[in-house]
Amino acid sequence: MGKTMLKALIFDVDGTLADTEKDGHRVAFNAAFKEAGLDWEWSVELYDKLLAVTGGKERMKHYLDNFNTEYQRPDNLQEMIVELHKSKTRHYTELLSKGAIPLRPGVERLMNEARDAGLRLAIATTTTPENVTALLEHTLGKASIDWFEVIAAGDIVPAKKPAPDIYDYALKEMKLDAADCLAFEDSENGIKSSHGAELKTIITVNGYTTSHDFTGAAIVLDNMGEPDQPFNVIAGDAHGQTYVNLDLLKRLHSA
Ligand code: XBP
Ligand code: MG
Repeated sequence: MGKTMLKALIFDVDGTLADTEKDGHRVAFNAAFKEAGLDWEWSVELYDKLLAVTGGKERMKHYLDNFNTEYQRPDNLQEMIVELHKSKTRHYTELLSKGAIPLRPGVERLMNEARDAGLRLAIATTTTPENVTALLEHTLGKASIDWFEVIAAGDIVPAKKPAPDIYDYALKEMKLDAADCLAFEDSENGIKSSHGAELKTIITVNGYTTSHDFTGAAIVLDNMGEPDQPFNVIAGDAHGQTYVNLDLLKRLHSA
């Protein structure tokens, strides 16, 4: 892999670009349940367990199968989940429109550096496409949606992370080899997916993912850092850098 050029960066969204799970998705699920007259309530602790399954509809099913087996399921359960999920997406995008969730440290700076250097950008996430565009719009501004050549999201591939399909899809759309790219992830399901697509992967952990297994990651950091706000290295070699910049990315890519 040493001789290939770094051409593109592919970003996960939830947990990587922004801390969306605890105060965003979780809150929106609970609002949707309440609105539907259900007494389901996902606490911060329970949500940690529910995050084992990616995708909102899949997560609700996982909840009923494993944490609320008492619930008397209606015949049209799948339809009900689809409706609940629509409502959840509405609540979630409304939260974002109020500016409830900022980007994580270093994310905006790194994207601007990458764009200035002519790197291509893409997104590979299990979250619903509307959620991605709402986050970008309300943090980086509407024009930032066009910074990304491909926004691979949600049900566009049936097998969500940890399956590699969403990364494979993004690579295929960009006509790029995995060896020309770096992926950015925050979770074990995420790195399983990116590694499955043979992408070198940079990890920034968050509250829900510090104890995850990131074996094989290019580097594991607490966040991307800023010039005046250094990251902490959890595993790997930062090559003397204190924040994620293009020099570091090139070193990690060719290592
Ligand atoms: C993100 C997710 C998503 C969100 C909810 O995983 O698991 O399911 O929690 O999104 P990753 P939807 O960061 O690994 O892509 O409700 O829109 O499915
Ligand atoms: Mg994630």
